[in-house]
Amino acid sequence: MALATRNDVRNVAIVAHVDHGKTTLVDAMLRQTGAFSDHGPVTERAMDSGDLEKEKGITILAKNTSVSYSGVHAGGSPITINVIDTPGHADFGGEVERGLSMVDGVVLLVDASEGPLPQTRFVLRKALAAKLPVILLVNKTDRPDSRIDAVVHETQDLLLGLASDLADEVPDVDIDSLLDLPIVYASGREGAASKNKPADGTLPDNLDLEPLFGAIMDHIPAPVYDDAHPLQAHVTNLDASPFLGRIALLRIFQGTITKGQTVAWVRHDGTVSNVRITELLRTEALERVPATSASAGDIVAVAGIENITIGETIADPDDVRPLPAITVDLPAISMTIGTNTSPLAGTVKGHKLTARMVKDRLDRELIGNVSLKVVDTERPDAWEVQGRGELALAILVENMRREGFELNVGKPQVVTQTIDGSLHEPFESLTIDAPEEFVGGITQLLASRRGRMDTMSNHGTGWVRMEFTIPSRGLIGFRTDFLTLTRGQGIANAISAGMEKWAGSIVARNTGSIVSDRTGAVTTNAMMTLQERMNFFVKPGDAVYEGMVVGENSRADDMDVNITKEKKLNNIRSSTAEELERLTPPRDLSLEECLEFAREDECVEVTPEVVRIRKVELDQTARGRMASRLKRQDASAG
Ligand SMILES: Nc1nc2c(ncn2[C@@H]2O[C@H](COP(=O)(O)OP(=O)(O)OP(=O)(O)O)[C@@H](O)[C@H]2O)c(=O)[nH]1
Ligand SMILES: [Mg+2]
Repeated sequence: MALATRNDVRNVAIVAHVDHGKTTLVDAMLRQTGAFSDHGPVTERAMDSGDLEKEKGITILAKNTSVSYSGVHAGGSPITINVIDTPGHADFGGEVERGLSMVDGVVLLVDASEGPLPQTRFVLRKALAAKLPVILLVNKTDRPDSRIDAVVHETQDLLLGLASDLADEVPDVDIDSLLDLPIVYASGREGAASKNKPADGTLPDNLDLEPLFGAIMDHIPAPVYDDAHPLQAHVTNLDASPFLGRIALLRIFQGTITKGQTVAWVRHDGTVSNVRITELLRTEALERVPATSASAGDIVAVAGIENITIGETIADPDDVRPLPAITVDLPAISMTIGTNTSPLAGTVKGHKLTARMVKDRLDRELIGNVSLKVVDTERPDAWEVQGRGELALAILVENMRREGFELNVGKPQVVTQTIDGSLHEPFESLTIDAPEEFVGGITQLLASRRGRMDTMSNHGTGWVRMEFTIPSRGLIGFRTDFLTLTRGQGIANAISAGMEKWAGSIVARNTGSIVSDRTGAVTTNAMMTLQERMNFFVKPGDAVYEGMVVGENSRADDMDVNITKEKKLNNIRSSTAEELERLTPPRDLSLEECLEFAREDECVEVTPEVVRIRKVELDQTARGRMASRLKRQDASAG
């Protein structure tokens, strides 16, 4: 055997905290390597191709692109750089771990003003644990509030802190090379990068990305392989095409793969079967193009293997050597997803309603989404879906809704574990940035959710950074309260902090629900009489049913109301238009807000057209009996 190097390839992942500018930087890399020239107008954040990604402006799935670099650092012949754009939101951390399994190094982006944040720590820790070399890119130097020196220091501190944390797990972390961290200063949006530090708030002194490409050539090692080793490739992502069926993205570690070849497919359970590669595809910018062969170091897509999943191995049929499984952090939040059981289920034709359809869809999601788990419940028409966070689960429900599903979704809960005989629950490290004046309010809010403050520091700019350790449960429904409290200015970010002992009960909302006591249509008249004491989520004409939550009570207890009451005829006439004018506009809750609002005894009805909050038990009498039984229990216990 002899070790050989693919000098014509580099595989690199772009990692960072949410919104630090990864996808925008990839745009500039594509633009400057000529990738957009024959594809019409340049789209912004081209890699955020999913509908929800475009709408929310965040990356949800890790994706790969490939640019052909032939600038001054390429040394004469073009070099293929496979770039993996990863999501920065903590809920999609599983995607980052998957992205890292494909590459030989990372570009760590840090916002020149915000500095390293929780997810920076998470991705950097993963990169160091995988012994991947790191290039630091201080991004958005143009931000008027940038503080470049401090951000570089904070990042270096973080790096050294992590390296010493990891020393037990990964004994041969090379601290010296970490101290030598290559630094590039950039404004990804302008496509400008330099090795020279710009003044705070200004663009780098060089107006293209050459210094970044140079750093990639110098610091991200070219793939190395053993020229006598049989084929070994890892499935790192999945996709589907209407013509080719399932497509598996592979990182080839050893050997060669050709179109039409028969290979061994090693499943998770260890079974092996021979399959034919019917199509082999290379990525060029944003497109996949047919190829005849690919070899160690390449990232390619293959078609023809119908049930292949992430983490499985493609190997040489004559010498099968499986690669290790890809591991991701455990899920922290779960909710039940089942068929729509509301009286209004199926009122719109053509929706997907049956348990079978829901289960098939959930099973399909599992194939491509490594961070989700689906567990059976006692009911045949509902399943418990577990994920890293509320957002990850809400996105799944939103996608299903757009595909035409009607669903009943339970309130998000935490995934608990019994460790050494006692109940444990997941905790988060929460970092908060907010204007000073809100410190008191925030501390109170978090204390009521069983958070404990670890540190607090003042940047001297009127803003304060606080760090808390808090049960994941305490963050359910936290965002709405937090944003109201800080008038939309606060920034909160959380990452997993492992399991700790159950923290005790948390009261999430101290208002009650307004519940409709009958089926019918909402009337302006009823809303006018009731609106003094409550906030509504429905508007005149909306269909309601017994047990549906139509608003929020300013007092803590629930209240059943008749919201369909018609006006008694009298001789004072006011037009409907006039009445509508006097009506306080109802709150229109998004899916995420509904999930946050729902209490233990409530759930959310989701259809392509509407999202409604409802009581799990719709019948008013049954609910009344249950409530008084609970009260009696409380009284005798307390
Ligand atoms: N001032 C400034 N803003 C930038 C720069 N690069 C990106 N932005 C802005 O930062 C925001 C986030 O950019 P994205 O590229 O979506 O960030 P991201 O890291 O891909 O975000 P996620 O994938 O959701 O984690 C957008 O509003 C960009 O316009 C920059 O160089 N300077
Ligand atoms: Mg992005």
